[in-house]
Amino acid sequence: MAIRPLVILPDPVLRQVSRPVERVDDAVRALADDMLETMYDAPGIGLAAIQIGEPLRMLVIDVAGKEEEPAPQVFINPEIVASSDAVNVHEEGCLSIPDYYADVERPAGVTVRYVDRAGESRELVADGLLATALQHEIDHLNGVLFIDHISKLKRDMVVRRFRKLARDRQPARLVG
Ligand code: GNR
Ligand code: NI
Repeated sequence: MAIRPLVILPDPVLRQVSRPVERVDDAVRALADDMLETMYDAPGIGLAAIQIGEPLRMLVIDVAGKEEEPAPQVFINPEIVASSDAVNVHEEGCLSIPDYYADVERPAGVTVRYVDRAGESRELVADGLLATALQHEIDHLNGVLFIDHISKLKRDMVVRRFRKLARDRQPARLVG
């Protein structure tokens, strides 16, 4: 297991469309373990493989509260097969966009079909924070970020801020 470096905005890797996992083997399970370790270290409630630079359609989530037992969940090749008409507004953040938070409106409930770490096909009906997190993570698999769901004015502000942060980091490294 390893904590892996996070890919941060505006890295174009975050805009890649991830490819399906062809076979759930030990390498895929090892990647899931790295994703969970990286997510817990951050800490975050979810992580998509592309956030550690692996363009594969898999994500991990743990929405258990601080006082609860950890409840890691691995979703391979997840697909939203149904969404509620009812919507929900939740404040979202993203480990790839550190320290920025904004309200996002999404369907309140979703049904997700996926493959688990044993390679079994499953279906999950989710609401609340789990539904929000699943939609946020599945967006990542398609190169979509939560800032794509806010106003263009706010999005442009955030992207500019992170472009500048990346620029400011670059020369420091070149100078050593
Ligand atoms: O840690 C995270 N918290 C969060 C809060 C509200 C909605 C979505 C999330 S996911 C985020 C971790 C992350 O960036 N996953 O891609
Ligand atoms: Ni995210």
